[in-house]
Amino acid sequence: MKIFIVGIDGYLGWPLALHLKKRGHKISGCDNGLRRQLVMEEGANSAIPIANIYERSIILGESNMHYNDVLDYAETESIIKGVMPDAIIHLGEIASAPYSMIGAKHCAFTNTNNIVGTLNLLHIIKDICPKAHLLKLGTLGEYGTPNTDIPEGFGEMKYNGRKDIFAFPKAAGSFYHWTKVHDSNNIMFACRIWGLKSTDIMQGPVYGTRIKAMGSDSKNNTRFDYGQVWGTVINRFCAQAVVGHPLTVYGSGDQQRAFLSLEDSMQCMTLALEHPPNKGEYRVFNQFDRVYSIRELAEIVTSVADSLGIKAHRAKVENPRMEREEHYYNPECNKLPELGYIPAMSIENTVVQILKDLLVHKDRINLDVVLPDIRWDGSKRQSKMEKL
Ligand code: USQ
Repeated sequence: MKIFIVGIDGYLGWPLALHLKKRGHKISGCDNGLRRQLVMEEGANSAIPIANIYERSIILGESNMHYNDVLDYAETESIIKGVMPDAIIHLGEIASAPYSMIGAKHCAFTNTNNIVGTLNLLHIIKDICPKAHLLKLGTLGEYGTPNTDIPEGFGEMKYNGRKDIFAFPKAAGSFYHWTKVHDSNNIMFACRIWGLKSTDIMQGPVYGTRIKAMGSDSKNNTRFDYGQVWGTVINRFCAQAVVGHPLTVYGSGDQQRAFLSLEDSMQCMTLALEHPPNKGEYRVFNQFDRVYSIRELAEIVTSVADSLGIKAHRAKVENPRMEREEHYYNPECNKLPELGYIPAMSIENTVVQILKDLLVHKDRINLDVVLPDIRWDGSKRQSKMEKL
């Protein structure tokens, strides 16, 4: 298959390119380098050193990597016309809840970048390659934490004695998460009116440093973020453990989310790509391995660290977000297992791998960006931390 990855330079995009290439697909893609730039603006850098975009384009070969912004419609259209892909994977969005909550400018930028980027791709697919499968990275965070089970995208609703199938109600928890809801609505509409086909992936937070397709060549490394803005919780806990910073459990830590490893994220996206939807079909996959509470995750990281001789401690950090801390959480996940998804590795073994990979580079971790001061209530003060 000819596969075009938007956001090919990112945490998921780069390993996905390596993984799909190894499976024999023809890979090309584009990136505007925004993630590298925004992490530097935060005062951080990838904890694990990565190749630059030029070096990556050599690894990918045959000028398959384009330095380009999907907000530039004409240029993106011309690149995609040159490729005529069978599938387009859209990972090229700003993917940080805290970033979108900094203030008006960051919120508007996140909205414009994400929503307009997706709208551009939808129009380009309609005009240039209407048979291409759009695999779009949404988020489980679109649903929020409702007091019901969460189906894969759609559910039956009865009202005044009549019933119909509806997109499941969304209740996202940050302006970033809402951009993904708006994307989902736009993609669903485009499939309906133009007969496009799309898989919208509701993925939980991903953790990990490596996948098999990277092999042992450090040039294949993917980035690893750990700061308050760009790091996700398990990766942050691992980075904190190796530098002796207490693990920053926000609030009670009873919040639950559905997680998956980097290797599993690759596996799931590949299954979706290799089993495409039909013409006009908009389908939703909930993509994760297991639900954990934040407290459980802190315990797992502490005990795995302990087994490696690293003394890690937990702290209670005043929650900078407005989110339910005690709640029911049960997203369903049937479609990917039906296609053959089996989690590749236990969370404990993956955490061992992350900690070992980070230990080598612990001097690159900047402690100044760890504690949160971006607050959902708009006040700009650092959260208080209480060591446990
Ligand atoms: N949390 C902590 N301590 C930390 C960081 C986070 O307790 O140091 C808690 C948060 O309060 C939250 C949970 O961990 O309850 C998850 O936070 P996160 O920063 O790992 O993930 P989130 O902001 O939800 O976003 C991440 C990715 C995003 C993706 C999403 C999937 O950044 O791109 O869409 O995970 S999901 O969480 O299912 O919405």
